[in-house]
Amino acid sequence: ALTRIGLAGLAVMGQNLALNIAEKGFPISVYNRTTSKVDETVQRAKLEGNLPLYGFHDPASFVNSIQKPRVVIMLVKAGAPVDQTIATLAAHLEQGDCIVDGGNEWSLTAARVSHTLGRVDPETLSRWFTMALSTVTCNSLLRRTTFSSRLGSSQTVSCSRFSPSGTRVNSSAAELSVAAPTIEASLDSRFLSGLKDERVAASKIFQGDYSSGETVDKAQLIEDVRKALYASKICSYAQGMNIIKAKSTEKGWGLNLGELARIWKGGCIIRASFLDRIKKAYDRNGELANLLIDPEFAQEIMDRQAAWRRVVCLAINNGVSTPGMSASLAYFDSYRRDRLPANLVQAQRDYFGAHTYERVDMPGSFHTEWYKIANSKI
Ligand code: 2AM
Repeated sequence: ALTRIGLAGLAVMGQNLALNIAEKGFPISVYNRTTSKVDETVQRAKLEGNLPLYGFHDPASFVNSIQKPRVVIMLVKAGAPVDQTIATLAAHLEQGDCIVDGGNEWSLTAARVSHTLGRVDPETLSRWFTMALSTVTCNSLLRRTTFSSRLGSSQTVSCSRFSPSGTRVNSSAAELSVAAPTIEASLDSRFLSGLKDERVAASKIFQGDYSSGETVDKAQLIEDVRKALYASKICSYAQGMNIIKAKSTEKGWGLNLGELARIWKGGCIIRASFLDRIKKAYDRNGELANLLIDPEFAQEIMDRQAAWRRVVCLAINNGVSTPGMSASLAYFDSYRRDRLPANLVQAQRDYFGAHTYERVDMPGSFHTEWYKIANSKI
């Protein structure tokens, strides 16, 4: 008998997704370049309860074991391996078959691949993406694929994960003009963490006692940190959701963010009850501009902001770096203001380039000979 679906690329994610699909009762064929991983996966399927998973050592028999039109999920290393695997599989696939790239491929490359394969015009591809609810072009912030339509059942199989390539999330955020300072801070922390030798050298230069000498109540501090972490987490998710929303708007995907939070939770290592809260927030208001202003989240932030500020201040006073928490707090403090210091930039632009400025106290466009004022005052 033929299987319902195929999966090529049996590293950790691939093996687990394949087992997940088999466990849901969908017979699946698996293939990997290095055949020992095929055997390993077959062995795991046997041990985990004789799951309907079938291993193949060569691409031809792998492809031929899948019912038509074939769906092959590919989970191989991004870059050249993707091209190579597509070429290997495409040699045996036919018109109407589909490869779902579940890996970390960059969206631009994904577009190029669809072009190379001929198999598919942009509209069809877009239908496929919608059908598979695949948010591949969200640049791996969130990866979720459900195959319910293809499999003709309400059961879904899922795979979601955070990208190891935060870089893509951040460059997407920048391209979409979405502020994502918490996510950026986490990536920057990774970069700094990588500079071990430099940090060892710097630690010798900046030696000293960074302790502020403040006394803190331990129980209070633990409670404060818990609250600060929670408030920061709201900011982090707000930014992530906003990136997805902006991409969805740009591409006309019409993603339902509440639904996204729900399915995200389903197959995710982050089975956070927090995601339920996010879903509820978007259910309350599908057009929510920012999670922060959902009434429930807003209240939670208000309840925690004193603790949040205490923790960040304490960290700063004691020379402890808290990039995520302080970036989140700065995000909140900017977002909640009707007027920001960025107004000053307008005046500076008028100073160096006569770009004119507006005033908060009267309408119109103004220009000032700033150097005259500066000179007269000095
Ligand atoms: P491998 O086990 O044969 O190395 C993550 O590295 C996954 O991508 C693994 O399943 C790995 O297969 C696969 N992969 C990496 N490079 C590949 C390539 N050039 N062709 C096919 N699969 C590759």
